[in-house]
Amino acid sequence: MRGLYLVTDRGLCGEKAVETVILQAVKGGVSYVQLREKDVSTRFFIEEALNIRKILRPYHVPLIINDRVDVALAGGADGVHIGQEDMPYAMARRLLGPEAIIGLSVETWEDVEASQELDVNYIGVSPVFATPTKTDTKDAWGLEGLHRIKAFSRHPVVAIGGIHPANVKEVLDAGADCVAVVSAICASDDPEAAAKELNAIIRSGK
Ligand code: TZP
Ligand code: MG
Repeated sequence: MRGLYLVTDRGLCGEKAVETVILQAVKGGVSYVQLREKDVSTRFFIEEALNIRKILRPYHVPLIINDRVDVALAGGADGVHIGQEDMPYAMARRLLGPEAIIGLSVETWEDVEASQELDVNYIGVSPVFATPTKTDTKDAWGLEGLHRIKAFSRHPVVAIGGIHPANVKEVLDAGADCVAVVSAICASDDPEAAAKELNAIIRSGK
């Protein structure tokens, strides 16, 4: 996992269609898209996933579904991102198969230790900074926490929470392999330009 990872938020997209934001973000250089829906029906979520899969295919950008293994399966997604209260990793792997991308959020040091035993494809360090986008989180890890996790973990590290152009460099310097953002892209008037700006910083650090 490297580069920029978009996590969608329908509310923050505002007047812009989620599909439009995704397409623009991908044109701006996003490498992964996670479809995150908290308030839509299962049927809508599956149809949306199928539609976005089609949009992403020509760009070879993987589609990852937040929380819902059933939607990932039915929607033909490339993987799922699970939290500590979602389906356990081993069950998700059994259902999705060896090729699926499975990411797991780590919110405590115990979560980080436990993830060492799991063949997840990445861990999501959640949240690096406190963020109004998601308020039901545990304490923010901060750059120090991120650095400690990177030094310890055998997994690729995706950083999420409060990341924007002004702090993305320090997040990378602290050890993030990949940077995930919601509001920095979804809430932007120009998601393509927002993705380009973040991506330019990420690439220049390589
Ligand atoms: N998980 C941990 S923080 C977060 C999620 C989905 C939201 C991050 O949003 P933003 O707008 O990039 O701070
Ligand atoms: Mg979740």
